[in-house]
Amino acid sequence: MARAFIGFGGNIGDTRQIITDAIVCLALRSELQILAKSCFYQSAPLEATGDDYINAVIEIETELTPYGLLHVCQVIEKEFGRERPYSNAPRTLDLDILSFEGVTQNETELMLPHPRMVERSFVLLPLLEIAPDFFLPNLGALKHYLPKVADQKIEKLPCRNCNCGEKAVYSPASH
Ligand code: PH2
Ligand code: MG
Ligand code: MG
Repeated sequence: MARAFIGFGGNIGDTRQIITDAIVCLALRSELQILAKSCFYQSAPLEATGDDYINAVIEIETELTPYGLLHVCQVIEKEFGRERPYSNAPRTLDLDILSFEGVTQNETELMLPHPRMVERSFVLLPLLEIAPDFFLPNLGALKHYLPKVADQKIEKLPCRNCNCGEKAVYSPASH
């Protein structure tokens, strides 16, 4: 079984609901288990345009290969109306594999770990919420990158009635 982290983002429509529904879609798949889910975070588009983004990160365990997981993510993006008119266009739903066990690869279709993850507060904050000591072999402890993204304003959204940040099997009923 491989442990992987997936980042969610979107800035068209009711993104919190869309991400919640997309996580339920993932949770219903037998090939993976959701171990943890971060709260939602709101931030201005970084190197992109449109409305503010909502982002979140989940941790999963899976029997899929990295490309198998990528395929699942792309199918779910499509189900939620993802279109790609141009690079970094506003979107209903973006799913990015941030890291996949110890895999390092530089292939155009899937770079692992995600090459820009430590430069983005909207990835680092939710990821560190659920995995405070997360460490990557070539990058070290991710918390050490927080000062570098301190100028990227980001807000953690209030989350009612949930176990955000706790290690737990995801229960759609609690969100
Ligand atoms: N995703 C991008 C580009 N810029 N900015 C924020 N705040 N959140 C995102 O998820 C995001 C972005 C490309 O994937
Ligand atoms: Mg992205
Ligand atoms: Mg993407």
